[in-house]
Amino acid sequence: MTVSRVTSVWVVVPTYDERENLGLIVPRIRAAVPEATILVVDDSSPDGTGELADELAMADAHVRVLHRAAKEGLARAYAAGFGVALDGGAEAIVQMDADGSHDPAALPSFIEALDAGADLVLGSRYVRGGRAVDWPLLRRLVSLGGNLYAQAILWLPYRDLTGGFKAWRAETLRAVDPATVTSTGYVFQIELTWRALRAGARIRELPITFVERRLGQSKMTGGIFFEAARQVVRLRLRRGAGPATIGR
Ligand SMILES: Nc1nc2c(ncn2[C@@H]2O[C@H](COP(=O)(O)OP(=O)(O)OP(=O)(O)O)[C@@H](O)[C@H]2O)c(=O)[nH]1
Ligand SMILES: [Mg+2]
Repeated sequence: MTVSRVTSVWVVVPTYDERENLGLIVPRIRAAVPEATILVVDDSSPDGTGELADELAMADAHVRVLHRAAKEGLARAYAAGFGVALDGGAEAIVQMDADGSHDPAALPSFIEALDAGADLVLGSRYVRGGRAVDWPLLRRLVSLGGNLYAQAILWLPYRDLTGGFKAWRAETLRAVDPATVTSTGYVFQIELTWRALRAGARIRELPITFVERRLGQSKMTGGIFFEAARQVVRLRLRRGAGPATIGR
């Protein structure tokens, strides 16, 4: 089996009202993976995150911004960002939150795992060495319950299915075709991993230390939660051909 090393890395960071966080996270990503392109995908945040992203992009050619007209949920924002990264020649695509919960220091280990043959890396709080810091008990329970639920219904052998800190080989991301996902909210993370496994991806979980956001507001809502509960069952019941298999 031959595995090509990834050289062009794009880090896609969706934002909605993350003005306080964006100026902190971008330099940390730059320091962790100096060659990478950072693509901020902003859904016209009322707090001016998009304008700040433009300023960062003006000052640094490694930073780019995709402005979207309206907030349509995380899945649409990521699908658009992934499309731009793939069209831009990305060989590896990282997805991560802007709120500081995902530590960019983990990025080199993600890229190494892709170089070593993984098609998809899942940053995981629930494998040995992984943890969640400062997380309120209720959030912990929702996360653990959501993972057990998704594992049981979809028979997915991974510990952290709900996380949003991942790295993809471009071929894998193309095969799962994010533009056609039926999820809108955070369950999209589960849907893409589910599709990746069905496409034959080699998936690795790597430990991360997840830190509760200190600034700004969570965008998690009851609607997003219930969509996740319904959508997992829908994925399980869906008939027909799976996604395209990965060309290697
Ligand atoms: N562009 C865009 N970004 C979004 C949208 N919803 C959430 N985000 C971003 O996606 C990332 C994750 O959202 P969070 O609100 O932190 O969700 P979470 O991590 O599940 O919740 P907390 O743990 O409470 O922070 C953040 O960078 C958000 O700004 C959206 O509709 N559009
Ligand atoms: Mg968060």
